[in-house]
Amino acid sequence: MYTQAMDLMGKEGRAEAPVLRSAEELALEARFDERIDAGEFIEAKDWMPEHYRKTLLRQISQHAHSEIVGMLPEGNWITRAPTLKRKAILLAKVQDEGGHGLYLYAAAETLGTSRDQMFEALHQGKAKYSSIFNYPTLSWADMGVIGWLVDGAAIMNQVPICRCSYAPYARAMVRICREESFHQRQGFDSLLTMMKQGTQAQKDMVQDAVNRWWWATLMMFGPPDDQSPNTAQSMRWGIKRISNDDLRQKFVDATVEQAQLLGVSLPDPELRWNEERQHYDFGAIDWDEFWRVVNGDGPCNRERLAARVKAWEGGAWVREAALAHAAKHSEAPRKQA
Ligand code: FAQ
Repeated sequence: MYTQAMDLMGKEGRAEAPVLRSAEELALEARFDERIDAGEFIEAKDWMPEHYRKTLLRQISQHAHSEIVGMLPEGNWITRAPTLKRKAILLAKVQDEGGHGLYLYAAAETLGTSRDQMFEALHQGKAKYSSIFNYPTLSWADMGVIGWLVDGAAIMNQVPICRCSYAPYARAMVRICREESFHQRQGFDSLLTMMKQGTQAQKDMVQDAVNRWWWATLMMFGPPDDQSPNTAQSMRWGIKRISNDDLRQKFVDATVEQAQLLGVSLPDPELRWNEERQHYDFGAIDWDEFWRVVNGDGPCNRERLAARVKAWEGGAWVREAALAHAAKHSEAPRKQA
């Protein structure tokens, strides 16, 4: 049984004292595993093993934090967009990311943790968010490249989550994926305009941005499968449908042709089609850099966290006012009665 086996292992894989379960709980687990095997969706009100709940909460809250922190690198360029059209598009995109965070916090709340608790974990540096948002946005071309590569990678990872076994997460992902698709297209369109109609300096700026974002984008899919502690269990539970390495490969395969259309080169001398595998081979990813960034020591980790804490503290009066307003309105009908 999937769930019982997991509970005998600590987070680092060390054996822990076996958890004793009642016959009733074992029966509930067996029924839960049957439902997962049958491809049924699990709703918030349904019984679920504690480890399933915690795994979902970990992934969904990290995902929500990624969307919210992910507003910062692009938000940085709203005032510097080159045209009104590009500014309106970027504004809409950054607002969408905020909306995605909210859908995801709401999905995570169905698992019994409040949004305030999740924010607190983020602000204390205890909660993770995607490594990619700890890199700086140095030029306008970074806006296009984030849309094309970062949103492209996000879609590749998130489309399978629309079929995730936990229904509130799956439902949120359907809407998010539709919007991410617009995000990816606007990025590609912006780069295509610069590459086809731009000056040499603009083309160089695009190539420089691609060179800086390529490897960090490949890291978004997470560590290699044989070093990913969560993948096997999450796949058995239908939380993840495709493994980190397989998604990364799908992304590389799809992106090479898009790069050719744009007329940019990808910064990997080992990138080439492998006829036998029917996939692109690509060079080694610097996993030391990945773990440094995940563990808080990337180029912008401190700046990103400080910006979120400042926004939270600066917004305290708005939350208080909204609560006071809601309390006043919930009292009003009783007074009238
Ligand atoms: N960054 O065992 P695994 C976006 C952590 S949204 C930081 O493989 P898992 C939209 C992982 O949490 C981007 N940490 O873990 C947008 C775990 O640590 P833990 C976010 C990472 O969960 C675009 C440890 O390493 N998307 O881009 C990363 O099975 C533009 C071991 O890893 C999602 O969150 C990383 N890249 O697989 C917004 C999608 N990778 O928790 C604005 C949903 C791994 O044990 C602008 N999430 N770690 O302490 C997922 O699909 C999965 O959680 C993975 C990781 C694939 C990210």
